[in-house]
Amino acid sequence: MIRRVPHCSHWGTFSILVEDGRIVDVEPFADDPAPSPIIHSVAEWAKPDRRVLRPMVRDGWLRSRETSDGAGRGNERFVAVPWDEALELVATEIRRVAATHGNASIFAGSYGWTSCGRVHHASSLLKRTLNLVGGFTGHVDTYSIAAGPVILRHTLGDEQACGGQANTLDSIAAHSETLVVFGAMSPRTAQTEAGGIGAHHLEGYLRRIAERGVRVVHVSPLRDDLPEWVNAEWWPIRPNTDTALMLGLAGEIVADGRHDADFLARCTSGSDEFLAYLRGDVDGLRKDAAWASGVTGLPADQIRALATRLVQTRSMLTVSWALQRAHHGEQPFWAALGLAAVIGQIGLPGGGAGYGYGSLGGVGAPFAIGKSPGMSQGHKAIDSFIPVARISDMLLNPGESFTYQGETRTYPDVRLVYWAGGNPFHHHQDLNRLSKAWQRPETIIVQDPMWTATARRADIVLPASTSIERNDLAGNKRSDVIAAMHRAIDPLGQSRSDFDIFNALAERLGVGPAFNEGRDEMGWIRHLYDESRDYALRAHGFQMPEFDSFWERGHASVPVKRDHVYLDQFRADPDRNPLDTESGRIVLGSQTLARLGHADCPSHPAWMPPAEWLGEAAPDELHLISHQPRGRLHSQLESGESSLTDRRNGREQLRLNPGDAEARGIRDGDTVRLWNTRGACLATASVSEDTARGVAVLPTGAWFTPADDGTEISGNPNVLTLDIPSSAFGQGCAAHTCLIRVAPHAGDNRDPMQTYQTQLAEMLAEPEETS
Ligand SMILES: Nc1nc2c(c(=O)[nH]1)N[C@H]1C(S)=C(S)[C@@H](COP(=O)(O)OP(=O)(O)OC[C@H]3O[C@@H](n4cnc5c(=O)[nH]c(N)nc54)[C@H](O)[C@@H]3O)O[C@H]1N2
Ligand SMILES: Nc1nc2c(c(=O)[nH]1)N[C@H]1C(S)=C(S)[C@@H](COP(=O)(O)OP(=O)(O)OC[C@H]3O[C@@H](n4cnc5c(=O)[nH]c(N)nc54)[C@H](O)[C@@H]3O)O[C@H]1N2
Ligand SMILES: [Mo]
Repeated sequence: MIRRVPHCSHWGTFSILVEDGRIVDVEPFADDPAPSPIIHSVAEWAKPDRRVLRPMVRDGWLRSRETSDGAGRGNERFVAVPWDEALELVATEIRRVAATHGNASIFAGSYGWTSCGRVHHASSLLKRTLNLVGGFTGHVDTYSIAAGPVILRHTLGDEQACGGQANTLDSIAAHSETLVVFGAMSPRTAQTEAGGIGAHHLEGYLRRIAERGVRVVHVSPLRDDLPEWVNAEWWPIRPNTDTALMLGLAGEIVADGRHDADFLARCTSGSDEFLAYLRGDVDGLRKDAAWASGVTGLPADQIRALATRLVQTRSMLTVSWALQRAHHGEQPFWAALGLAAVIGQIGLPGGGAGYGYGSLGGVGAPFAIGKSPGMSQGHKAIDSFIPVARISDMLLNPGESFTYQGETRTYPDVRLVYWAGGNPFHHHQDLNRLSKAWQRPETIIVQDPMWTATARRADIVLPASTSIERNDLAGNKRSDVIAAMHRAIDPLGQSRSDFDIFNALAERLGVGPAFNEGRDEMGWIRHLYDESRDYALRAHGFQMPEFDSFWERGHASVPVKRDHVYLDQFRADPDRNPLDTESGRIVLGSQTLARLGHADCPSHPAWMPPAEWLGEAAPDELHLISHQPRGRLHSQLESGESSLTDRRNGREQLRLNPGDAEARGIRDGDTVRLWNTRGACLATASVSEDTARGVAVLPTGAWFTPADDGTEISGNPNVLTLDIPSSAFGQGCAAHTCLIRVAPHAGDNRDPMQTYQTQLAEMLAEPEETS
């Protein structure tokens, strides 16, 4: 008999069809107009090949504990230990490091997307546990967005405009006449949402935009960042130069006196400084179409014509999160705000600027106004953190100072790293640098279902079950449903749920009752659901079903806000509705930043050449964009069907323009080598007119597979990317700032996935019996 099991993931809500304990099929959510193909890969989790099946300890660490040689990580053999022993080792290490070095020496930032379930949310549970025993060093912001929210908090007072609460797409589709898309608005990324997603709506809104005949200008190095049926005009910009385009557009408007002086006076502060910069009063450079053309590689007359159109029609600017994942990533977000302020339509339906549309499925969709379910991390026991992408800096430079949002702080002396539900050897930049930094800590604990590159580089590996092996619920601040996640199959091997692991650990640390508050898995699911249900009724008079009927049905709608116009009340009366900024207004010239004097984040939106870009590249260099993979979530389900369809000859595909391919003697389908001073990897060339000249595109997420010669053979772009902060103010990830060289690499038949498995098998082999 086939059982239909309701479940949810980051890429959609679905039913798992189970027969005799085996997954036989996956059916999309009936209310989803555009289900993600990735749901069909979840059966991959049930395969034991890549799963951690028992608690494991690195041999050298088991012998020497904190004095072991960290260089053994990633190549030494593992020894299986019983759960009790593994948990005791973990508890002992937490106690030892806290007592000897202080809790700030425990790094548990543990960034990562784990599963979408809210009860078993691995990093929240880790933080909850450690907050009960004196705390840990955590992280602020995310790899997704850091430079962006930091600058928006300062200039708009909060980060709503990049968290999905700028103008919603229903309103944009109804009112905008001109839409300028900087980056993408792509079903590729909109498949996904943090904390789960019900229905996928982006394509529906884009259809309405196309049907209404909205003039769409698409500014991106990659043509298919927007579906071709939107009929956009493609502007193949040089990567990392959007700020110059925005400033050039604003400068054209200001030079002709077409800016909205009334809006600037009423609703912004420091516009004089910004306008003076546009006029070139300070640096002698007029920011106009001709200047922007020189920086961006786009025709000046097109820029001039767009400037005119922006003030003559209702104009909306959207900026993808990707643009701020770059050196000076604060600037494109701030410059878009500056341009929108000059146009003067902020706070009007279909006007202004917004960020991250389609970067996740919920951004731009009607957003939840209820309480989304979530486990509390408890009271923060100590105030120690790093900006999320400064992990290598922290490990390499204990005691050194760093700046963040105007504060100066110190990197802690980290002895113990505990990672649960993230994969830094996927997500971090310059992995060869991280590999060196990773040798430093005394002890590294990784809790993951999979033998990821990070798990392989741990001292203690705790096998977590995947979401399909336990009960949970999904839902987040942007989703329109809370979804039930029923257990579909038994846990593989000795794996345990994240809740069970931390509950057992908390008990060993003497804080069990405070951790579990007397609830088990189903008790917590019910509790979190009821909190959301009670809030919806209390705050919005919105009736959600009783828990039992929700659980049986598999999903429940939550109250949402539609047709949202961002800052409409502020625009109407800025005195009565001030923003939480230094002036109560939109900040275009910042006194705070003037005082801080950061050379890489000045007091107004500004163009500064990034550390690596085509404007200062050697003729044979290309700008590498490492964007999100279509067929998987980051490194998750890398061996699943939807991920494999985008691979070719066993490797990730590097897209490049026919002209660039020809200049290098590269043909479509060739194996190519990509390199710079930081590292090298292999990929399969995919030659395509959709890629701008000078640009190469390689998705993230291939499992880090360095071969003996040091070359990464699977196609992981993070051996090439640059590990520098966006700026001293935001300290964000700058992955999209990266130059590389590419050449044909014929005759290399190493199979990456097989190589990975062989390397892993050697690390897991039982030692030979000696007699
Ligand atoms: N070059 C480059 N690099 C980038 C980016 C880029 O644009 N370019 N983008 C960045 C961005 S935006 C992000 S968000 C990061 C993503 O980086 P990560 O979030 O670290 O990537 P994932 O592959 O999703 O890692 C999640 C891990 O959780 C594990 N996991 C899954 N389910 C469970 C569970 O139930 N319990 C536990 N304990 N573990 C589980 C998975 O096996 C996996 O190892 O990457 C960043 N890196
Ligand atoms: N299928 C799938 N979907 C995902 C994810 C996934 O792993 N898989 N990850 C999710 C996560 S965690 C996040 S944070 C979001 C990220 O969402 P985004 O940041 O929007 O996604 P990216 O794919 O990194 O980048 C989008 C596009 O921006 C363009 N771009 C890059 N640099 C520049 C530039 O300098 N100028 C201009 N104009 N364009 C540029 C690139 O062409 C790229 O294709 O995606 C989410 N969605
Ligand atoms: Mo992200």
